[in-house]
Amino acid sequence: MKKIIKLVSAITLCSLVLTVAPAFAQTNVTTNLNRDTTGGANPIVKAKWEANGTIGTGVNMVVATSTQFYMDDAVDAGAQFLPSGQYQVNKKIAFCAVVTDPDGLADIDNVYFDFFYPAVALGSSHVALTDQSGLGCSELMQEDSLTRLSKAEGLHLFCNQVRNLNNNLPTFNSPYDYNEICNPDGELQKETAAVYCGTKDISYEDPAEDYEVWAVAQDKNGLQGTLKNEFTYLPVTAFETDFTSVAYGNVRLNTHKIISGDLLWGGPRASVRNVGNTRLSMQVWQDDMGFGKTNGIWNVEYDARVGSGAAFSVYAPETTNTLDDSLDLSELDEMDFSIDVSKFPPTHTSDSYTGTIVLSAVPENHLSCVDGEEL
Ligand SMILES: [Ca+2]
Ligand SMILES: [Ca+2]
Ligand SMILES: [Ca+2]
Repeated sequence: MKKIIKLVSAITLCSLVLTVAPAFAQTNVTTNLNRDTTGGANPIVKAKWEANGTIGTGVNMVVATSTQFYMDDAVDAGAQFLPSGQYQVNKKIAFCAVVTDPDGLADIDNVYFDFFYPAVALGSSHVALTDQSGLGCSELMQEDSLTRLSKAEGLHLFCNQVRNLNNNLPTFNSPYDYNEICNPDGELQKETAAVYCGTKDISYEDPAEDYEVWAVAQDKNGLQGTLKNEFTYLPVTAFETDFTSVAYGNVRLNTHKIISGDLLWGGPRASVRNVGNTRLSMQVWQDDMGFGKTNGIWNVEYDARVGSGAAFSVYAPETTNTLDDSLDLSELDEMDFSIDVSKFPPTHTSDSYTGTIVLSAVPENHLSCVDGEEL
């Protein structure tokens, strides 16, 4: 109450001074306030988005110096990201929100994002299982904190870069839009709202799908404002092998010879691992190594399998064959190859034969979730 009295006195004093200077118009403005006993109003997340991030620098540094935080990997609305397709090379993403609070920005205590797995099971090879962070199936993946950008950084990022270069990237809370947020008398200019950003890794082995993300702004009374959207992790089917040749060694006529792989990454025995973000089935194609045909029938046949539990898939030269026992996300398995020669052609001038195997892969559906558990 004392403050109000002082303020009124000051205005009255001012009026008296102005009264003796009639060249200036003057008006009295009354002020008032009510003590807030309700705990205040909820923060508001006006807009949010995900974008390509960069590695290893602070949020403010990255925004000030890079072309990231507003780009993604496809023109569709919202964010779409490509995985690396390489072993243990993760995808770095940025995530940002425009946040305000009717009680003033100083009331914002904390802005964080909750990332949720898509509604698919990760499979037993996924590294997330070893640190107990979830099985996929729509569970919370991780909660990440955001850092407030400076006024200049926030305006430049949202009102210049996002708005002009990737306009359909953000999700807006109703009834807000670019104009409301970016106008010369808008909240970013007045600093009654601010842009907050953070970065995180999406694993190379996390499943291709839509990920739900909640932006949550929390004030000092624990009141929250939220805004949800989804980003898409685009599918890439990729594998790598630890072998570049299959040596059948000494082979006898009509004797099925098997060359077994193993579950250890590194030679000399054959292993394969999934480094994409889809499940996959291996495919194999092989030439005839110079054995040729007799009466239209190949003089050689092969078979191959992935994993020691699967049946061998017998195949003729020059056909593409899809092998059983699909590889789950990040799964490593052995590859066994075999050969059966029914005739060594007399026209072949030496006892040594060489040829080529072509390995490829086709995507398979993710494992399903039933009541939140993987099958
Ligand atoms: Ca508040
Ligand atoms: Ca996009
Ligand atoms: Ca191996």
